Amino acid sequence: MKLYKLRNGIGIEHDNAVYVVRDEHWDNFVNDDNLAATMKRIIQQSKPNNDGREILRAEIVAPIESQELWASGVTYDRSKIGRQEESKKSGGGDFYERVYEAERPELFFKATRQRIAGPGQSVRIRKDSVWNVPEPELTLFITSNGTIVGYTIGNDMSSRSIEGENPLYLPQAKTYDGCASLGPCLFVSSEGLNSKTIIQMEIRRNNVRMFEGSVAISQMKRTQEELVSFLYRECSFPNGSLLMTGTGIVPPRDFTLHNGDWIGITVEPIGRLENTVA
Ligand code: DO4
Ligand code: MG
Repeated sequence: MKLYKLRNGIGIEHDNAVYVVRDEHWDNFVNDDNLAATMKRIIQQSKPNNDGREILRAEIVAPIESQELWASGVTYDRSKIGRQEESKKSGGGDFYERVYEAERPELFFKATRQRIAGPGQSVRIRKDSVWNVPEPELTLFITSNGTIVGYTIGNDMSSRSIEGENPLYLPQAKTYDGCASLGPCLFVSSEGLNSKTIIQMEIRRNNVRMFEGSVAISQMKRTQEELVSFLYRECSFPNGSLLMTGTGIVPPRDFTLHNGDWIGITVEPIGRLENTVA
């Protein structure tokens, strides 16, 4: 089942039918350890909307309201190698290797809703950064009790020049206006996500493919539960939270994003998140 946050209400998609519920508030609705069962009940008790697809097309926004978006780092070997390369001069080789092997993961605060783009909206690169990439990441929706109830697609936009200059600059490399996108929906299933799930990313410039890459989530060094347990150790989230699980796709060293680039990130069964750089 897919759960969409709409400008006004929520949408549920199941078996090619769309159910729009106008009087549901996102924060109350998603913070539910039995979200899949609640959605099934709504489907059983209501009729699908004939104009459901048009409503989704016109009204989908990023699946976040008052939740915080957090992110995980160096959870894939490819990410570790990329950071070591970019931070050679600042001594990065050692600390990225150490965090990859350590018991405690790298977790950092990414953004609140105000800085996050939804499907079809623009993400940004910083004006004071010369080397910029998207990071396509499986993103978890976790309830206030620490239960993973949904999955979405996240783009952890990053400045590699600022991050590589000094690791203490990480918050500036990662958090700024338009620094992330989320969507298009939460994939909700009581069975979780298949470990064979693939994350794919394509970047186009003037309709020409500039980069394409993919990774299986099974390549992740840590489990989703491990990341969540560290995040929830000393932080409470009254309305739940979102957690990006790190990137396993890093474009080559000579690639940087330009204004106008199109970024498409696909994760079946979640869907595709499309954004343009502005
Ligand atoms: O350590 C810096 C950030 C890592 C990150 O964002 C990732 O691995 O996805
Ligand atoms: Mg990342």
